[in-house]
Amino acid sequence: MPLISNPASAIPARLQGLHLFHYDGAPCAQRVRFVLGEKGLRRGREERFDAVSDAAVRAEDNRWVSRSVSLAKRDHMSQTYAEIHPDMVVPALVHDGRLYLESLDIIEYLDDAFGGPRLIPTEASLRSAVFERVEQAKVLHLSIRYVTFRWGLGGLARLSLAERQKLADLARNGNDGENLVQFYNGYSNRSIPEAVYENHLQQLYSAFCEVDSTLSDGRPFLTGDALTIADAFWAMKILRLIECGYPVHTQHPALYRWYASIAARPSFRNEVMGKNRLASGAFRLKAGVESLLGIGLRRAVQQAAFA
Ligand SMILES: N[C@@H](CCC(=O)N[C@@H](CS)C(=O)NCC(=O)O)C(=O)O
Repeated sequence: MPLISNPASAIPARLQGLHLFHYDGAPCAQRVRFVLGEKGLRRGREERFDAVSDAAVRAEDNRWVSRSVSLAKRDHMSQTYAEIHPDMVVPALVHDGRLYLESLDIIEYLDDAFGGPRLIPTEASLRSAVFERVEQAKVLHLSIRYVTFRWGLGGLARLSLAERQKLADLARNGNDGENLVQFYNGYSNRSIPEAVYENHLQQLYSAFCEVDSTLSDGRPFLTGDALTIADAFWAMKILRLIECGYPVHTQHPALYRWYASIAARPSFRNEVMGKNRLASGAFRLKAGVESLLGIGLRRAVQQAAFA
């Protein structure tokens, strides 16, 4: 259910207009920002995610209020945010006091509720092709997490014992729908076998080969001639993996050409990259150095390609 009727938090009910709880570097939030941009809805004021002053709760016309929930500072692992999103992940959207969770549900809501180009086709066969690609992207969500943590974030994302205890306590109020407790335990105490990470990378590699071959017919968008939410889901995955050092341009040239055309759109440049540019550049720099040293994701992908 996209609409959460009785959130534990009193914050959503107070917000007027559009407010997005998000993080600049999170692909799940980036796809929502991309869609907002394509619908002509621009990023407006920045507010603390828990701000509720009279000025903070208002939004300007055709702009959304940015409520950044820093994953780096662990804002999402707080009582305040867990009451807004019980799974403690971004994004969450509020429109005129109503709370929506899950990026796909949020995107479907935005496509229906606002003008601008339709990003979900109504024609049945096209619609089912789009949702097939979106489903495929959703299944790979976990693989993106494993690859990002193993080759992108490294030690930065390990939680202390106290942080893990706090996360487990907060998760007791929800159903830990994204399995953060188990994941962070395994990741932080280094008990996830290397083969698990490699398997996730292999799954991404195989999927990228398949999408690359579909795009080799020269079509401008994933499902044909029109931009859809399938492009939004996939482009953010490619961005994330490029940041971690995946050599998309050499391994999957048609996929890379398509990605570059999506990345050139104003909605991508402004709403996805915008304030993310610096952090994204830092990740790419780290990946570039690792590649020169013959380690990191670039090297692991080359091994996956020969597996
Ligand atoms: N199914 C959710 C997935 C949300 C999700 O996993 N978000 C990630 C960022 S892409 C997150 O907030 N992760 C928190 C963490 O890694 O600690 C959606 O698409 O809305």
